[in-house]
Amino acid sequence: MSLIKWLDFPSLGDQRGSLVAVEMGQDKVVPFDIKRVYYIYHTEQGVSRGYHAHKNLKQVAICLAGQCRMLLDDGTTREEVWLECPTKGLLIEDLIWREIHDFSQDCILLVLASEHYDESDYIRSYEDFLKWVNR
Ligand code: T46
Repeated sequence: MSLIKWLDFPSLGDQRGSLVAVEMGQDKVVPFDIKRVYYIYHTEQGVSRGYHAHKNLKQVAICLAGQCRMLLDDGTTREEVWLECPTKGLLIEDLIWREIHDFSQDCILLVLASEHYDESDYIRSYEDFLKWVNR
């Protein structure tokens, strides 16, 4: 089964432009209650981010502007995808190693998270990650 799971957010566009609404409990697009929202922007050219997995955290990443390349790895399979569409969210489940590369200068990456920030939830060594997923 592919690690790449896209969620489609309906665009409520009209002649003025586009609008996407994400509302907890109202739509079934995001498969968890959103406890935290953060966004990544002004990433320096050539800089990559991530290089970790989470023990208990689901996230949806939506690229609001520009583009970036996300690598997902479950310990067995590695898949890469470009994020570049504000109506498409990439669902990232627990225990998935992620790296984010090739941020465009104008990239704004919005992330919806199922839990509050907790540094102890991070697995920041790939070796430890493989132990967590029993590889
Ligand atoms: C992920 C990718 C896509 C906080 O204080 N609160 C927060 O909610 C977050 C996400 C970060 N921080 C602090 C922790 C660090 O001092 O912000 C700093 C940068 O965070 P980090 O190095 O973890 O950033 P990324 O881009 O490597 O990873 C982030 C998320 O942490 C991670 O969950 O999946 O974006």
